[in-house]
Amino acid sequence: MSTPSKLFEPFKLGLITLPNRLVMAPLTRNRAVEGLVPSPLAVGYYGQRASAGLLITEASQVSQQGQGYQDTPGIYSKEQVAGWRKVTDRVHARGGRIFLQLWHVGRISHVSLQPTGGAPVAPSAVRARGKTFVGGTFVDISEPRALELSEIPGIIESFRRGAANALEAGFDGVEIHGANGYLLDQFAKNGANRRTDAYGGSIENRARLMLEVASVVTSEVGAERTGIRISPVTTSNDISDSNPQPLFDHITDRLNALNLAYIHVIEGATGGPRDIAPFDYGSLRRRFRGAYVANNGYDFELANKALTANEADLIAFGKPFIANPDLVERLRLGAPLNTPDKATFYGGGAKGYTDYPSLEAADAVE
Ligand code: 8OZ
Repeated sequence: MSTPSKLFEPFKLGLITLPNRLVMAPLTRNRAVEGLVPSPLAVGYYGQRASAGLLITEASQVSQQGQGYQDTPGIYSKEQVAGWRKVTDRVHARGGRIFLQLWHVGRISHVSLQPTGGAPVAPSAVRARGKTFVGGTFVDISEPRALELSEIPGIIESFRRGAANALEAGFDGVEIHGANGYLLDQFAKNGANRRTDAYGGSIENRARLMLEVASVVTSEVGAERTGIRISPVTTSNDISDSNPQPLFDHITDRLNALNLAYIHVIEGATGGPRDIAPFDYGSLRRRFRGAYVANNGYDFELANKALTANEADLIAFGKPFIANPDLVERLRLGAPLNTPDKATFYGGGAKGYTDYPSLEAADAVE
């Protein structure tokens, strides 16, 4: 028996038609191999999940400087592009669609990951309280240095190159990581940005880097192939802003003017409570002509509610997709869901990555 729901209706996103409204959220899994090339296991992992309306890859750094955790894949070398090509070929062979998430961690890094062991870069020399994972253990995030104004064009260029590489690797589009206290969010929010130049101070100035990145990426791959992820009120990675509503209203207006295909909005604290701070997500929804992808703590019922109320076009699921390669089918049938195993989220091999059973596989062993 299947449950009727808007979740299973098709949706036109830019140039492609998604067969359903479920998006697999970007999920960091720390399984990249030598050269920070996506693991051969990633081919099977993403391939298994190809029935999602849209897959978004794990965050993938656009440069070595943009890396903040061990074994996260990149999108800046030929070898990485070749590794991702195997992933996109498998997803497409299985009838799926996949965007790559473009990432620069900014200050959320450790000297051991940085070119020549230098300090991670940030809008300002303000250290984030927190840990990152390197060399098999959790370590304190390093003290960052403030980017020189003259270095900013290079940052923008690294996102442009990452986007071009993603298309070369066969992706259907890219998602800019503007969320969760990483570089673009650090510039946007005044808890991390103390600059006094054109990239600091006013809302317009703090939003500038995110919007310049969005502008070059859309020029490179087309606005219809570009989305962005934002998290207006998250506290992830020690990020904060004293007045996020006008900041994200402004950002959304400008993204709308660039004709981006979608905004992907983490509502509340990433992976945590949805109601940590007041914020009017409807304001973003009303300002933006493209698709609104809602994320954070959605289940079948909440997803239906949001779609029916026209508060969102698409719903991104994270942890449920880790444990359920056939999440779409399971929700359609009202079948029980596998429980994700936190111990295997980050790092390791096939266990907790490609070995979660689909319903078909479960039937086969009965
Ligand atoms: C979990 C662990 C490491 C990184 C994010 C890219 O929060 C991440 C991330 C998540 O966006």
